Amino acid sequence: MTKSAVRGALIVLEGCDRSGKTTQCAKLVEALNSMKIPAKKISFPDRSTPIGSLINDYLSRKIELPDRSVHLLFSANRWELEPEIRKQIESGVTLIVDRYSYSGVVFTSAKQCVDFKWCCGPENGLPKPDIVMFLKLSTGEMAKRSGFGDERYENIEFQNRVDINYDKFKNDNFIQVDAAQDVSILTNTLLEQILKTIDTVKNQELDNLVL
Ligand code: NYM
Repeated sequence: MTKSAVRGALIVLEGCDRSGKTTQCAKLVEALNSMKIPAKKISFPDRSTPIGSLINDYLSRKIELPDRSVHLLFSANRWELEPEIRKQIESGVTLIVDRYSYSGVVFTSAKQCVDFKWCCGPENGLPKPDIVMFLKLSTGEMAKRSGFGDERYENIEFQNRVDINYDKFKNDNFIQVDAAQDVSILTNTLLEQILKTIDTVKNQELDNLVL
């Protein structure tokens, strides 16, 4: 894969469980590709790697792990894809990422026994997203969505704490969108932001994340 004249954008979708991120990521990649804009989807956790498989066993309650240990596995799962992320962006591909470091920090620190600042440490130095779009959904709405409750962390009390933790990241490249709106209207809202971002960053260096 060769370096392109312009780089791709690193776009992250974040939100509580069942907020529709996975559906939106797929639709956004499809929409961008249909406009002849090279784009791919990445999901964290990436359950296809050996580390991801351990994470999957933990989330589905097959194994128990200490909180800090599983936190570092989630982070290691991002670091194992870091070279590929940089390579794709450099070659002009826009990446639509389903969850990133923010999920890592807000979920572990919602356990309340692990310090928020400690959770940020292992994420520093990863590629910095050009924009983070936070899909906001009420916990009542979330509980109605199919599959909610199947995995670890999927209970209302925990998700409320996750939602509050996300507030700590709402700076200038973190925008909030209403996840309860019609699916295709939501796709268009996100797409508009993504197109603007692709254009803005195309000649800029990809930054490193500092949390
Ligand atoms: N999760 C996800 C974490 O606790 N830390 C992380 O770093 C990431 C990326 O995994 N409840 C949690 C959030 C979700 C769960 O994610 C699985 P998904 O998007 O439902 O596959």
